[in-house]
Amino acid sequence: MSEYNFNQIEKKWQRYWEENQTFKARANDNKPKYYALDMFPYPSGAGLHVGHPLGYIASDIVSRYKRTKGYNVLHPMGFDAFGLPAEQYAIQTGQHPAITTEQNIQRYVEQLKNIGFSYDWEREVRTSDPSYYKWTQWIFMQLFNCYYNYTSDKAEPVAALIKEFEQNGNRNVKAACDDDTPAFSAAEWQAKSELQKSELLLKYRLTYVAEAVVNWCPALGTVLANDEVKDGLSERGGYPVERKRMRQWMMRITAYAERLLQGLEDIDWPEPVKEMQRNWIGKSVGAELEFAVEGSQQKIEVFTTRIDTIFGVSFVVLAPEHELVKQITTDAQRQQVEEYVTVAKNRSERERMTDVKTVSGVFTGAYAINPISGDKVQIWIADYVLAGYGTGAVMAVPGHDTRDYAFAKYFNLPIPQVVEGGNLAEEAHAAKEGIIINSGFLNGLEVKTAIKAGIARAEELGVGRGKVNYRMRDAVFSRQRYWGEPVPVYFKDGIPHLIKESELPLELPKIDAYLPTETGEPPLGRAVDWKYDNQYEYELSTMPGWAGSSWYWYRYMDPRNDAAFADPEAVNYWRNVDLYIGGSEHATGHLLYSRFWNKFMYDLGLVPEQEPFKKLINQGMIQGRSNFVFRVKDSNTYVSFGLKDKYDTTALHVDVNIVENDVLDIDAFKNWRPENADAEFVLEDGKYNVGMEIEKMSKSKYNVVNPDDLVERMGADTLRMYEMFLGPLEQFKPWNTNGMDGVHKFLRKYWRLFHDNDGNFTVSEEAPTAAELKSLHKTIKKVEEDIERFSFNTSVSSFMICVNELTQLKTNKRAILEPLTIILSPYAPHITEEVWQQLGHAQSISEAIFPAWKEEYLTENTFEYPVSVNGKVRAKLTFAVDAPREEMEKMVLTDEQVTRFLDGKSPKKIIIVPNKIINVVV
Ligand code: ANZ
Repeated sequence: MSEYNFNQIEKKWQRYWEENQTFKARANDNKPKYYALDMFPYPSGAGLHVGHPLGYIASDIVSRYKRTKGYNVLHPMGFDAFGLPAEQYAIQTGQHPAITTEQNIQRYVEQLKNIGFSYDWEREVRTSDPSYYKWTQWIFMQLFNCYYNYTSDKAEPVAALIKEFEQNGNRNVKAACDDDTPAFSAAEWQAKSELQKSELLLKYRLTYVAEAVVNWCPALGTVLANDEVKDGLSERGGYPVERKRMRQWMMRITAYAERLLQGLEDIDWPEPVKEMQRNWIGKSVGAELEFAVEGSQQKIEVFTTRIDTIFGVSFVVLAPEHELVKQITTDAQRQQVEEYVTVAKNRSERERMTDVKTVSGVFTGAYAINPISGDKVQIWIADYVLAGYGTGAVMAVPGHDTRDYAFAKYFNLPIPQVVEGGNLAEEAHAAKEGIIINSGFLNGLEVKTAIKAGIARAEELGVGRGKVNYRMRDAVFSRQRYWGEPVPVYFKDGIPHLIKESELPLELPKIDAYLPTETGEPPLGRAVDWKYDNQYEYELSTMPGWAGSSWYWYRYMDPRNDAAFADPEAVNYWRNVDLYIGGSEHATGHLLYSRFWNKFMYDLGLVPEQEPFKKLINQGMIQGRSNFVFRVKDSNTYVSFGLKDKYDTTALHVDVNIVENDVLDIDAFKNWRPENADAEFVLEDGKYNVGMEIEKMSKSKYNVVNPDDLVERMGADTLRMYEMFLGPLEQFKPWNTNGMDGVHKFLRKYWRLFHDNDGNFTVSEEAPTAAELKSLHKTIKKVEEDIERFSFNTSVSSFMICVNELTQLKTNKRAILEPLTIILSPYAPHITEEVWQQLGHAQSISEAIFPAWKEEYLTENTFEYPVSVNGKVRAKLTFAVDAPREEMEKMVLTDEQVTRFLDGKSPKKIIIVPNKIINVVV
């Protein structure tokens, strides 16, 4: 073989790896483990475009590199296979979503295999496979059977909680539970009915059913999680989302709020992702304070982070949904209040939080008493106060708080002075920290001290206490859909019961259509004869998309185990993920839920590490590079880019696959669509230049580039290196197929190093020169340092420089080319396997050891002098750069080549130009 026949080489090695199970991972105590994981994809019908493999290529390079560094690498791939698109397609076509999913997965696998990833394919998992979701259901059951004990600060069995209730009631229990959990004694507990006990226990369980205000999407017929709603629309499909009260399965993620926050300190993740999680968790340290309602027994509890501003309270605001609103509103204000409540209800929480411009609210007619100053203030309702946060009520301090200030201005409410030296609210905002309070016992204190003093006083008076609040809410876990995991629960007399563990998996039943029933039940309501023990209703909603992805990295450790989610030995060996690569869009969804489930599994002793993903990298998105043609209005004439302004034209997207270097292939364009067949063109220099713009890669913009086509044209190794060459992994960058040529030429050049002019593979066994060693060793050093800091684009440049240097040096020495081949192999695995074999190795190059670079070769300490005799170069001699002159002269005069041309005469002069040339004058 003489030509670089990449198609043939790549197919050959892909087959070899598969047949020889080259990348099969086995636990091995003699080697350190390394777990490199890609966020597994949802197999969509459109297949992969060139943007998808970017992260996969990076993690594959690291995996292959780590193998050559002596690590035992686990590098798996699988599919997040439940989800809406397959179900939407099923609704349209009647085809079972399992069939579509299977087809899409096959296509994905084929595309991935084409790129030569070193996955251990035998470990592939699919979340929609019953043998997989059996364990998703199993984890759900463990959550149902546990509550969160704040005393031990971990999840513990509900069975132990019941024992405690029987003996002492819930007096001594410090646990995560619903806000409305009543206090009860042992006797009261024992007097309760089974149903009442069950309802009480649901207030503690880590997964529970409860009435909740949820994001209901009528068009999709399902509830969505907060992170699946963007600006009031569903993330998938962009349909309107409403607020609705429904009975739902919930996950008590709030129990883990503090640990989820603290755990961020221990992981090497991008700071923006950590920050998003911190904001999502939204810890705030403050106080709860009771305001009495004048002329009533009722008390309004507010949550405040600034109890130090208590003397500046000028009114109290309740959320429109607050339960006291009805009771305290005076008759005179009732109609206005009711109207306002109706309007506010239809605005989403997000909208209310982010809308800072519109000021709206209504006076209830009632008054509250400031528990510390004794002042009487008005009670208002306004939708800037959220029902679901804190206590759903605030003490308004317009002297300090922007929203309170805007509200007070608008409704002409008092703006009391609380800051020494003036009552200008703007100044007060600007001051923020270190404000001196000019009020009562707080006078002269700094903010932090004043807060402490305020809480102490409130506690003394019995009107308040310190309180930590988290903005995060429990996660809704029900979806009124078909294509998800069934919840392993049935209902008996209104009480939810788990099915037996031995009955797992609870498989999805067959149904006749993938739509809600006539009575509005979820699709599972259509299943015929689907009852537990032939009589009890199963839960009809299914689990959300994030259930299966919240623990999948463990299944890869032991994917076919039928007796456990994974064998403990395997779990204790692989532990957690060393490198996780995926998109940043999962910051507050998947990446938070996974940490939650992981911590729960850790509490149960099922897994050895608190955090699932040690290091996270978010790969940037590859954007599309769209091309445009310009059609003259009301005609079928297209003008070239440079002439478009002379005509009245419309820019139209044109398929990027019929454009090269921004020049349109006119024949291909005529064939692209029937209406183009008789198109006419106004050209520039005989060419049609197209317009260009960077946009999201999408079918509708005709800018999708398919990796398969590129692999076919230039090979997977070129594609892999080019994707890395585009720029830093984390960066967003546009795709431009044109640049691929350069990388392809580089690989051809590398290939040529091993071949003589007749195309025969040949390497020399000669010892390398200093220049060759230097070129190699600086590349080894650079590439190693680059991979260790996940900088791949810079490595590609180094390879190019090295191959150029070696080409110039006409190197074909094994001692140089063999190590070069090893360090190139993570990037271009196929071509290097081929060369490796030709170099005479029987094992895959993935068994080779990454060469060590040597400092001594990096500095230039010798120089190869051309030696001329009377102006004609007759020999080449290498000297240390600091060699003494006499020694050099002696060597020159004894060199055989030189003496031949001296004709026995002794030279008149020897001129030595350091590091340049030696000239012998006879
Ligand atoms: C008085 C005060 C004075 C406040 C001041 C702030 C500044 P974070 O930090 O986000 O927790 N608040 C409390 N519950 C609320 C609710 N349900 N909806 C809207 N706002 C609410 O914010 C806590 C602060 O937000 C609380 O402290 C309260 O206003 C307001 F100079 O009380 B503060």
